[in-house]
Amino acid sequence: MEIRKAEFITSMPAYTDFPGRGLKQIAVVGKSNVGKSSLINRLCNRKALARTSATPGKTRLINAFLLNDAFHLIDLPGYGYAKVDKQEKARWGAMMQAYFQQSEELCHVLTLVDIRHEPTQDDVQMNTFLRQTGIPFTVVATKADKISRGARLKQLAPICRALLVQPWQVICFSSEDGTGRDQVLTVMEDALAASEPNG
Ligand SMILES: Nc1nc2c(ncn2[C@@H]2O[C@H](COP(=O)(O)OP(=O)(O)OP(=O)(O)O)[C@@H](O)[C@H]2O)c(=O)[nH]1
Ligand SMILES: [Mg+2]
Repeated sequence: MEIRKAEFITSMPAYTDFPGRGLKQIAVVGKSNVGKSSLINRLCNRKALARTSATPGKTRLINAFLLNDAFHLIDLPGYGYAKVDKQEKARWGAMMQAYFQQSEELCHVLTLVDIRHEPTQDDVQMNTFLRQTGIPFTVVATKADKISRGARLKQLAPICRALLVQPWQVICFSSEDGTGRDQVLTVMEDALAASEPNG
């Protein structure tokens, strides 16, 4: 799959407000600063379609992008951002819970973890949640450009252990140099096809 067209649709505090119901969705989750918005930009080959920032906690709302006039890519706010207060954390939790409950169109989740770090408790919790609810997902190890190609497999071991996946199921990705872009697009294409009523 190639992304021919990408447009920002809306930024919303509650999924119930989403005007684009009906089309299939793929969502991007992961802790704050892991590179969710950057991944979306790289997939779409656009510099600033999704807003990114070196300061964690940039994406606070649910952002929806329409790709190829065919499906939505959903940029979810990151978790585990230490500097937000209790109230903000509760708001985040409620927003995410509501999203996963109400998004009947969701067919796949890209769960992002930083290739350099062991998954956090929040990552494990998200992983458990997706498994329990039966939402198909793919683990994407971001910022692969930060370590050498030869060291990547070793880096994946603790990630695989924590998230109960095999190394070959994980996509090493870099929004800097485009590593893994084709693989992510293939996963997305397959996920969209697999969720066809007759597919
Ligand atoms: N070297 C490198 N830096 C990256 C990569 N992806 C993201 N970054 C940097 O990491 C920082 C955070 O990226 P974002 O895409 O804003 O992260 P996010 O997950 O959307 O963060 P929140 O919106 O806060 O949840 C930015 O400074 C990016 O430039 C990558 O693949 N390689
Ligand atoms: Mg973001």
